[in-house]
Amino acid sequence: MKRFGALPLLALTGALMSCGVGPIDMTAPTATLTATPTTLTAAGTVTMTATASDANGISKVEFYDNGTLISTDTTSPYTASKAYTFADNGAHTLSVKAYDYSANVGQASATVTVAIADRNEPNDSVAAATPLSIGTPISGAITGQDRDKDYYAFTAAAGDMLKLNVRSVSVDSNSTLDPYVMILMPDGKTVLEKDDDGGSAMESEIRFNVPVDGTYTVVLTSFNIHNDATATDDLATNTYELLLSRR
Ligand SMILES: [Ca+2]
Ligand SMILES: [Ca+2]
Ligand SMILES: [Ca+2]
Ligand SMILES: [Ca+2]
Repeated sequence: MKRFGALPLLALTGALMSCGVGPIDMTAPTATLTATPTTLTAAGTVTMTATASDANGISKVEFYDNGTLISTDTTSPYTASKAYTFADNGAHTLSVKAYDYSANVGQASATVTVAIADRNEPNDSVAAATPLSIGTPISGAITGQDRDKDYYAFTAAAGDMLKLNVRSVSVDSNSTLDPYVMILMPDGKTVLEKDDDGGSAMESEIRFNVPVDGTYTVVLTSFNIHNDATATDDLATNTYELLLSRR
C-alpha cells in the first residue's frame, strides 16, 4: 500500500496548477430556442434554431421533443428539424440543452402545436397517394393548406365494373365540401373519368369499367379549387368519405 501514497496526487495537483488551469467553471451557458412554424395544420417540418453562449465556449447543443433527443449540433448556428404527421397531433415541448466544457447545462424551450385534420396527409401527389381498397370507405378532408388535393391509389383488373363515391354532407351535415374528383390512368397523368356532382346534391359519383390492369389514382379536391386556379379553400369542415365499390 505504500506505493499508493499521497505524493503522486500532490504532484498531479501541482502540475495542473503550474499549467495555469483557472477556477472551475460553474456558470451554465445561456440559451434561446426558436421553432418555426409554431402550429402545423398540415404534415410538415418544424425548424428549430438555438443560440447558446458561454464564457468558456459551447461543446454541444442537444435538441429534444417532449424529452426525447432529436439531434445534437456542435457548431453554431445550432439547428435541427423534425417532420410531423397526423400521428403527432398534440402539443410538443421542444427544448435545447446547451453544454459548456465543464458539463454545465443551459436550457430553453418552445411549444409547437400539431393539429392535422386529415390522417392521410401528406398525400399531395401520385407518388404519395394513400392506398385505397375496394369496399373499404376512407375519410379525409380538403384542408391544411390553401389548395389541398388528396391522392389515393387502387389496383384493378381490366373489365372490373366499379363505382367511386365521394360523400360530404350526406355523411356529415356539417361538411362544407363540394367535392370534385378525377381518376387517373396507370400512367398517373391521363384522366380516365372526372366528376363534380354525379352523386346526390353536389356530391361526386363515377361509374366506370376498368380498361386495363394497373394501379389507378384518385385525385380529390373541392370544386372551388378545381374551378379557379387561384382560389383557396382551407376549411377543417371540408370533410368527406371516399368509397370505391363493385357494381
Ligand atoms: Ca460555463
Ligand atoms: Ca387532405
Ligand atoms: Ca392532400
Ligand atoms: Ca361536387
